[in-house]
Amino acid sequence: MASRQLKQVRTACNRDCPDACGLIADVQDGKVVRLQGDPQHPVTQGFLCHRTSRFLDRQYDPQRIVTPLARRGTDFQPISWDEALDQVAEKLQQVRAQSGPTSILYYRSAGSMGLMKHVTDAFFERFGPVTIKSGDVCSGAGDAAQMLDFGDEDGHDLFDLDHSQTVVLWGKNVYVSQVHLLPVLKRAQARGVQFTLIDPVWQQTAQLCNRFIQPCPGGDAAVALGTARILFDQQWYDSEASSYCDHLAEFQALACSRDLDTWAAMADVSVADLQSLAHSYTCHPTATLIGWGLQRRRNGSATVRVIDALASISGNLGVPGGGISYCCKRRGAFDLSFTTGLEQPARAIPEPLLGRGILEAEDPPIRVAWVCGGNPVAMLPESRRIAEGLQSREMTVVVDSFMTDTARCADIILPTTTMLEEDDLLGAYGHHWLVESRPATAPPPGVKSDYEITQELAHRVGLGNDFSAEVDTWKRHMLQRVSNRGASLDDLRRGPVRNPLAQQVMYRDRKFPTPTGRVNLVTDVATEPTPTTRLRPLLLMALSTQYSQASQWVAGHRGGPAVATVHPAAAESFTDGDLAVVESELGRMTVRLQFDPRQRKDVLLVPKGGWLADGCCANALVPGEVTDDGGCAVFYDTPVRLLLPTPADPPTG
Ligand SMILES: Nc1nc2c(c(=O)[nH]1)N[C@H]1C(S)=C(S)[C@@H](COP(=O)(O)OP(=O)(O)OC[C@H]3O[C@@H](n4cnc5c(=O)[nH]c(N)nc54)[C@H](O)[C@@H]3O)O[C@H]1N2
Ligand SMILES: Nc1nc2c(c(=O)[nH]1)N[C@H]1C(S)=C(S)[C@@H](COP(=O)(O)OP(=O)(O)OC[C@H]3O[C@@H](n4cnc5c(=O)[nH]c(N)nc54)[C@H](O)[C@@H]3O)O[C@H]1N2
Ligand code: SF4
Ligand SMILES: [Mo]
Repeated sequence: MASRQLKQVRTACNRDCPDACGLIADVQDGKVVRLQGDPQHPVTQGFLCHRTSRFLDRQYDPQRIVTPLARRGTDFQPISWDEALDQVAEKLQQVRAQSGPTSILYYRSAGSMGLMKHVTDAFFERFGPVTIKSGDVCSGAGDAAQMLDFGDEDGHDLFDLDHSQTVVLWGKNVYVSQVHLLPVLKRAQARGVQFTLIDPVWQQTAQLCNRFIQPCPGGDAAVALGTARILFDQQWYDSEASSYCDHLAEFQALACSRDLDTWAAMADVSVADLQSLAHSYTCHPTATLIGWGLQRRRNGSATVRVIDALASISGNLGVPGGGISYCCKRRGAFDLSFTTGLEQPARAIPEPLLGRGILEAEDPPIRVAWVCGGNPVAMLPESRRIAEGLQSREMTVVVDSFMTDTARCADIILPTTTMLEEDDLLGAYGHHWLVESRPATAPPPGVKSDYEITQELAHRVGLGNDFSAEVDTWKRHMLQRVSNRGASLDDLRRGPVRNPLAQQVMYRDRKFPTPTGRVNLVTDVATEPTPTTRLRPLLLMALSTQYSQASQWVAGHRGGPAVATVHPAAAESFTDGDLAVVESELGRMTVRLQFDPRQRKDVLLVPKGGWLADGCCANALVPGEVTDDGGCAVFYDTPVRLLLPTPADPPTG
């Protein structure tokens, strides 16, 4: 009889999540039988989120694709790896010779945050350079704000919150999107730290907070400027601020350009809310944690800049327990210089406009598309256009483990590894610990990692030598800047290691890597919140849910109709539980209404990640639009209305 010995493998979660958890996989006879959080990881603390604690259902899902597939009419048929890769290599070379490499689109998203994925970027860069995406639909607008304001982007150490007196959670759904922040926040709460949440949406984090401010969507700039006005009027701002902030007078003039009542009315909050927030900023040290949702709006970057400015003048920069934390530098420890070329692509399509970009590219047109680690049809605006764009190329290759909305548009599907089969390195954007992922189990026969696919393709197109190295060699190369500082591959193999290059407290000396060495306070912004229209009075917000990682759903939770949460007064012709149609200028979607009187009357909430194939895809209703800066997508500013379903509206799909 085969051995029943249980083996434990320490690995890491590679999902697009701020937490980058350490995992412990129990393996029996080559099969992972249990998955737990690594108790030795200081942030993971031995527990997992809802979605990943159920990952084994995904790992052993019978629907997983385990052989390359080629389109035959409207269906797919298995083909061998050699056939698949020969066809792809031949097509890539033919198209490059005929139309130049920019006729090839390479799109990689956040399916795995592993650093080894950059090696595939490097392959397409060397084979090309090809057309890639520009901007970032996830965090781009806020990233641009941090770079403009401070010249750099990183967070305080997560445990620096132990020194805070006050915490402002500016649009963060901790219970869903960053659960490993909760123990740190709860510890602070037990110390009597005051919490404020600012979010147009009622969500569970509100229960953790002493004050919940619920502005209109996009009302944050008005909230921040009204609050700044109080700091200026009361002389509560840092008297030293002019020594480390540029444009203080202009920022003051901006904040004082409207009175408190006007700022409060613009944001649809009370003056007492602004006063409370102003008070929070005087209970030093105040940590400001900026979430990712609020910058996915038309003025997203400017909004983050105003929040940055408020927190800067309040005197909370450069001090333990203070600071402004948006994204931690998850790649900061790693040497990725082997892909620098992607920063100057031959041609780039703004990510929020991917569908249009594919369809409209000229000189040369996009002839071949390669999509990996992403499900852009479900996850990017104008889903149908993206599907149309991918379906109408001469060849679209999708590397995934499941028949996603995007895979359905492929000519060739290459089946790839899951995170429990991966060999990689990870940093986090919510803290500074580095982890190594190790294969806990072998992939099913017929499944290859992105790197193996890259190697085989490279071999076929004459770049084999560049991509022949073992994974460990790449890992050592990527760790070379930190390997003699306690973060070598051997160190990481023993367990999580804090990035030795990361600060505990940002800008301690109040010197900023901007051109002047000072904070670049924002002076001129569009402060108007997102408008709705009389015809379409609700803003559609498809937000993270605990039941999925973007479009990767926990078993049993995918499918329609999507549940749309609204205030009862926003759906007066309906009753709770009714089917209704959500209509934007771009499309319609049948939903099941769920009434929630805690929500504002101007928003309609659906879960992010619904599939087009299930009739649940909010992004089919969202027009492609780029934020004011940083190339983020305007995901949450789409006006919609509710209509009675007609016989032409299918209940799902
Ligand atoms: N369970 C789960 N967790 C996830 C993900 C997932 O799909 N599922 N996705 C992951 C990804 S891709 C990322 S980028 C991260 C972050 O993922 P996000 O889901 O973006 O996380 P948050 O930072 O909580 O930002 C969302 C919050 O912003 C609020 N918000 C929206 N608009 C506004 C506004 O105008 N003003 C203010 N003040 N708030 C606003 C929303 O109401 C919501 O509470 O989390 C990851 N975590
Ligand atoms: N309406 C709306 N749309 C949104 C958002 C929103 O809040 N509202 N959030 C946005 C945000 S923050 C983000 S980050 C994006 C996320 O958008 P995507 O990154 O496209 O999200 P996923 O649906 O997780 O798609 C990842 C795919 O990669 C596959 N995959 C996993 N691991 C690997 C691997 O190792 N190799 C390969 N080749 N494939 C792998 C998975 O099976 C999955 O199909 O969505 C954005 N879209
Ligand atoms: S998805 Fe995030 S919270 Fe969940 S296990 Fe992975 S890293 Fe941890
Ligand atoms: Mo994201």
